Amino acid sequence: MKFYMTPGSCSTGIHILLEEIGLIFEAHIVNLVKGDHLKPEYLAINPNGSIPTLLRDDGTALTSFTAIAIWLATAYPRRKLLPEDEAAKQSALEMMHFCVDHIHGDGFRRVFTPERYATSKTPIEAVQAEGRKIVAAALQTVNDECLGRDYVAGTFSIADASLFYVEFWADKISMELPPYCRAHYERMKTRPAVRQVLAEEGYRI
Ligand SMILES: N[C@@H](CCC(=O)N[C@@H](CS)C(=O)NCC(=O)O)C(=O)O
Repeated sequence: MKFYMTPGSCSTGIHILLEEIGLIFEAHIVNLVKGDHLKPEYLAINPNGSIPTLLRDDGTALTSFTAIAIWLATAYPRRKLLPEDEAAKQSALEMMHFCVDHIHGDGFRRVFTPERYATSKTPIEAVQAEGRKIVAAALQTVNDECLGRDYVAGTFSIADASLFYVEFWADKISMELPPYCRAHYERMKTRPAVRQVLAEEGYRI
């Protein structure tokens, strides 16, 4: 399989899942700053021009975080990346969507690419402030929902990989993590696969 990723981006969450499963894959670095994701050869694989992308052995590509994560959990069931218990499984899926669609899509997208939202009435700084507000409120929601559990759905699941990358970003921009998120973030960093991925992507723990 070929995995298209950018160090320190949302693809870090998928990178963690690939290492948790112990898969052998070819890593391709997509340099977003240089615009690699908009080059015709990349768009031919992922027409959305986004990362992550997983090009599977049968030649088909999965082009979103959630599609890749759910496919990995389904294709490698022995690794139990989704809980067997139906209610726990639903809460893992809901939390993953919340992290990817809301915390990342509505919040961090405003923080990291404010020019996409800025208007003459809403300058870049205001867009970024709004993004931070969305992230802070959403992490508080995660905190209130997950307090008392080691992982989002009890045991480690694909939801934890998605929560980890948004916690990682919040930490990098010096946002305070609410108690559950801080503990979850630290717990994640003790996992060998997470440590390996962060080291490979050039981060010191
Ligand atoms: N909804 C997409 C979001 C992925 C995404 O936004 N990735 C960012 C990097 S973290 C990206 O590719 N940005 C480049 C761009 O949007 O131009 C997914 O689930 O994979």
